Amino acid sequence: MASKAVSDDRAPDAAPAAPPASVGAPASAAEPGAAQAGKYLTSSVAGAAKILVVGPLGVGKTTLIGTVSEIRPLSTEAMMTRAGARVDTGGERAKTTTTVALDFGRITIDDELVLYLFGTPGQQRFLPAWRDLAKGALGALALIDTRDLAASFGALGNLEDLDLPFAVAVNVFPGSPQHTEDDLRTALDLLPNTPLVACDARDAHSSVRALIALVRHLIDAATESS
Ligand SMILES: Nc1nc2c(ncn2[C@@H]2O[C@H](COP(=O)(O)OP(=O)(O)O)[C@@H](O)[C@H]2O)c(=O)[nH]1
Ligand SMILES: [Mg+2]
Repeated sequence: MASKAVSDDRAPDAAPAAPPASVGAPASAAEPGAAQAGKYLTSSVAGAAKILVVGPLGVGKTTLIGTVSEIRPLSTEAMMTRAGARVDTGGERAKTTTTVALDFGRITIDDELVLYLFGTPGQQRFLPAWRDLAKGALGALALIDTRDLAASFGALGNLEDLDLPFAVAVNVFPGSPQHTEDDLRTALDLLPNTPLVACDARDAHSSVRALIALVRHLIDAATESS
């Protein structure tokens, strides 16, 4: 069977590609980033899920949460220190700030389900901290930068250790190498049912589609185990 390309070949700042067929956004998905419209939860919301957004430094976690959040996202960005700059280099391109504790945002999906998004600090030395953040989480969206796949191994390994279901979103950067889905799955050692989608963290619809892929995966996993 021919492999399906995950990375797309659009120009870096072009509109995001159409989602893979399996990850179409439902027509009723909340208008992302329409954030300021939804300061308070609507009465139709029937469920809430805590979701982690994980991945290495500079992969787009803060961007994605800021893009989709209905509330002003809490972000604990701080200027990178000179001391930190020596070690906080993994995958980072010209980044002068970094998340020192967490990012937090909220998005209502389909009017009924609200996702509370917790972005973890990307640096390897913070992995123990996000193990604490994982308490009570239903799942995680793992962001990947194909320019440095190895930088994602720590976060993916932790998700597996924690037995936290996750979806992988490939955040496309200028000059990102193109990989087939099969190659990426092999390189990241993903299970066949782990969703793998392309995403642009700067684009609300694209980011929401990635979150919906995760939610569908969580629902499938819950249905199978019940
Ligand atoms: N081209 C491109 N740039 C992105 C994307 N997502 C984030 N960025 C940029 O990458 C840099 C790091 O993103 P950030 O969200 O701070 O990464 P974090 O360390 O994972 O929170 C920022 O300058 C973003 O504007 C994306 O999907 N495409
Ligand atoms: Mg950040």
